[in-house]
Amino acid sequence: MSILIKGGTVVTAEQEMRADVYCEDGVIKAVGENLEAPAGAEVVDAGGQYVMPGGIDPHTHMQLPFMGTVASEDFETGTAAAMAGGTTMIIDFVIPNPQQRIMEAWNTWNEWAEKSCADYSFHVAITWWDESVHADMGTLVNEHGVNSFKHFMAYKNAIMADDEVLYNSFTRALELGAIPTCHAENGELVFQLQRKLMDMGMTGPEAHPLSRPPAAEGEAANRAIRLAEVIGVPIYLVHVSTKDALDEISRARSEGHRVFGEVLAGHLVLDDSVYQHPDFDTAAAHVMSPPFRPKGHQEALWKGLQSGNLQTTATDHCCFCADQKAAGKDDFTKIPNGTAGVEDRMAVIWNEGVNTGRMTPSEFVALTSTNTAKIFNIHPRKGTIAVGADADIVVWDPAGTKTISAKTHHQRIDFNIFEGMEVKGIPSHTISQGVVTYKEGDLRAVRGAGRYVKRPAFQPMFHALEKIAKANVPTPVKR
Ligand code: URQ
Ligand code: ZN
Ligand code: ZN
Repeated sequence: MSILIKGGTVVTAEQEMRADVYCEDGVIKAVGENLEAPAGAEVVDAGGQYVMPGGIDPHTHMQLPFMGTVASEDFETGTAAAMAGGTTMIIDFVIPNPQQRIMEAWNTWNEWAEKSCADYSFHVAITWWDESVHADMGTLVNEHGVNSFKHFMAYKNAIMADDEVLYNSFTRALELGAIPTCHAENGELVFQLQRKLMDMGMTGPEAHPLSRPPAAEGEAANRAIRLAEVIGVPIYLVHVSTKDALDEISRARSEGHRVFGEVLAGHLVLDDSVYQHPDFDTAAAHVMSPPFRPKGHQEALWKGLQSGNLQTTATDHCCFCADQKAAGKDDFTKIPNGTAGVEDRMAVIWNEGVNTGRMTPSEFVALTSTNTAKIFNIHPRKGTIAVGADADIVVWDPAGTKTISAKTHHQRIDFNIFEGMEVKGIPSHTISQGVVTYKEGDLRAVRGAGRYVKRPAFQPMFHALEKIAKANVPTPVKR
């Protein structure tokens, strides 16, 4: 199978250049001007368009069992929808129940993901601790290509990790050359605020953001960063939604700590007014955690991307339809948390980022693909256009337009948080493993074509801090 993408402008995180791209057997074989297509090669006319690395979404939850139900989008439909939007790889999450053997959860999620249409990988959540968790983390790193472990500091009485679990897991990650990641909200504070609001009779979705104030995220972000700082391990904060957390990240980075931050397309463009909608279904459809924030936080997050203090964009694609959200009709704490976005992330960020001048096309590539590949150690196989890289490519039409809507999206959910948004700049072709899987509205995703992508552990250099910490152990005072 070979394909020649002709006449486009190749955009990587490092450069923009007029070049053709030739791919064979799922790998990029040549990048250059005036390439000739060998007999039998499929030719894609990219004239007037950008040829970019396919998007990588580092944060999805396909078919997640959560809050008494299961996310409506599965690995097949979710990766198909991703490719309709120019994303060619997802990093999802294995989330063991507390006391559940990690390797058992690992096997379950891998079975679910076999039907994926695009490449995928897994962060593994550490939701409890004992010696088996310690051992299984080693197995996952050394035998299964896991190099990131997730920690939910929220969701008390469910999957919340307390400071003891965080300390043990961060320390183990350091030993293994893996990076801890965190959902940073103070779960105890949220739990108490939820109870207080319900006791006050505030049972509707408008109470959701009140139970999760920005300070709850700022405190947990600082705690996660400080724990990692003392232990000497890098840290990656998922779905940073507030200036509060961003300020903690910016401070730590300015002090030389290896802290990374991720932001969701939704948190960049939506605010907490969505929870005031008089229609329950509409307000509940926006219930996710952290919640959409008061005006002002969005611009701070854009500045975080522009300044380099936030490095990746994601969606936290976790779909629940109206009939599922209705579980919280009389109690907002029972509304399954989650929204969609895997199909819209690239177009929303291009429209609000590149078209507004906030970022260049190269910076767009870094923020939607390359930085994620680098942080999770799969670059340059993923996240670039270069000889030897996987042929995961999006041909981007900067003049193409569409209106985002649940009526036309491919996501398996009955609501779209970007409903009605008119965007300019959309994929004309998505190429996965060298095969055109999306072409001008025609989605040709193939069930099971996706591969599990191993992510190697980081080399000791990535954890040089540990050595420095050990070298500075004070000599015991002789008394
Ligand atoms: O917290 C998460 O990231 C998962 C459970 C998806 N739900 C959400 O509201 N973000
Ligand atoms: Zn989360
Ligand atoms: Zn999530």
